[in-house]
Amino acid sequence: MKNFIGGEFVPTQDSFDNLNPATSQRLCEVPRSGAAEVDAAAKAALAAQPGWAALSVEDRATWLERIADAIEADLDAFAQLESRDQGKPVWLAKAVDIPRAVSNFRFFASAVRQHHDGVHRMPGALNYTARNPIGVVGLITPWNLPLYLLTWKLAPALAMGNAIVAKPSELTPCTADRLARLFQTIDAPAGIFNLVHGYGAECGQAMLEHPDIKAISFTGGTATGRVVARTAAPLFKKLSLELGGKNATVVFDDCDFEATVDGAVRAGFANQGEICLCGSRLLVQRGIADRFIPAFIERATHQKVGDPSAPDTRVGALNSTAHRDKVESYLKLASEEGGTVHGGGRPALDAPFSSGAFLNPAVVTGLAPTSRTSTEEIFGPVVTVHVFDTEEQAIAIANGTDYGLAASVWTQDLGTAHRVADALEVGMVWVNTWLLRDLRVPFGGVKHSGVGREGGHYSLEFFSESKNICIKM
Ligand code: TXE
Repeated sequence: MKNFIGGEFVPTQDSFDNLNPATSQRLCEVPRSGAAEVDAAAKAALAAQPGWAALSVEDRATWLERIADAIEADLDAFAQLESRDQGKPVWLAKAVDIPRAVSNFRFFASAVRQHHDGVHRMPGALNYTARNPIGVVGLITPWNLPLYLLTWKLAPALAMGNAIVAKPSELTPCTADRLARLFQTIDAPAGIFNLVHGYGAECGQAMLEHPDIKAISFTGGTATGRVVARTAAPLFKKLSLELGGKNATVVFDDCDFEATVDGAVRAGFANQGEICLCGSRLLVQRGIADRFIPAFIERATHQKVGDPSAPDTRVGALNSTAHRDKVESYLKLASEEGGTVHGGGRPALDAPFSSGAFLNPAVVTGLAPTSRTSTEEIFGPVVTVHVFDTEEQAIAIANGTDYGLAASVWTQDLGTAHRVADALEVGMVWVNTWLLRDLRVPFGGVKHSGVGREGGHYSLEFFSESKNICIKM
């Protein structure tokens, strides 16, 4: 693999191995970039940006559609690659990750065509607000939804006339590289999308510090988000931080029982629990707890774990053996904190998956809602379960963590749904569903889950600067 700078693939001196987490076998060698490579990428972006911004909105939107078409035509190969690099089931990458990357480009092509700026008339004067590109923007993305999250930022940033320096996670660089190849194949303007690979502390840090990169959109862990904020804020860079979550699934006595058990299992374990929106804390009202919790444990712990290319696999490999070990350490902690772990443990799989980063889904009961296991982000196939009596108790437990990303509420009573949704300290609430996404809505969290919103016009506004022009009549 090489960096993609100014429309060309450029080698680096150093590189490191990237493993397939399902087999621990070497998948490819990744360029190890630092300040020099980031500088070359920023210069290429700086040179390309004025020409790209000078294109009409229609022309830029048409380019986004061409990129969408190219990914769609290559969907199967992208999905296979995402699975091998990330560990997730192939069917999931085919059904969610790659189609969503396609819709990110199509959606923002359409959104930018519709986007309009404000006009404010006043006695004797007229204000109009223009939106200009920021210039060069940096995109730093994680390993859980590699292409999906990169394109979620790339499409609106390009739509608004910026040029990009992007760094995918060092653990999952493959589909970003394939996307760069598509840019070259369809002859997209050179330098508008530059890709530098490498470690966060070297390549990512150099992006944060580079004077020509004027904005950073980051998705990743809260601890890294703190480093990003600390470095970029004194340089007055525009920042969007999408960080971790410890989201509650709040189940009331009057829920639709079967649909809620299914929904809670999906919320807890989709993508091996490696989605910032996963419902990793299940709060169940006492009236149905005796029936609901065993049904949840039964369904959660009987999901098929293993070969990511098998169509009936529900839980693939975790992203790395190091991450699997971290998740396992939380199961140990859960026992020490007085919890009972149902499931968990490493599955016995045949070669080549016997050395993969697999972990059986686990449900932990009997923990205090304030325990570390119940309040810290684990980011794996682990759900803690808590029982509550009243709405107020449910809200207090749900809000009793530093995170504030998302929640789901399961009830047939519209009053309960409204009251609880209103009281939850999060950026997003689903009622009787989970992860139902409309790309126009604001996406982001409060508390330690992040700063800012992306999605629809929120993204278009983040990736641009407004300028008001006041004309005296
Ligand atoms: O992610 P990092 P990690 C959570 C999850 C996980 C934990 C740690 O709990 O267990 O974070 O994961 C780049 N300057 N989430 O350490 O480090 C890095 O190279 C600039 C939640 O693997 O946050 C990668 O491209 N960049 C989450 C990106 O940051 C730096 C998704 C994210 O990696 C950097 C992932 C630095 N100093 C993990 N250090 C979510 N919200 O979806 C690292 N990076």
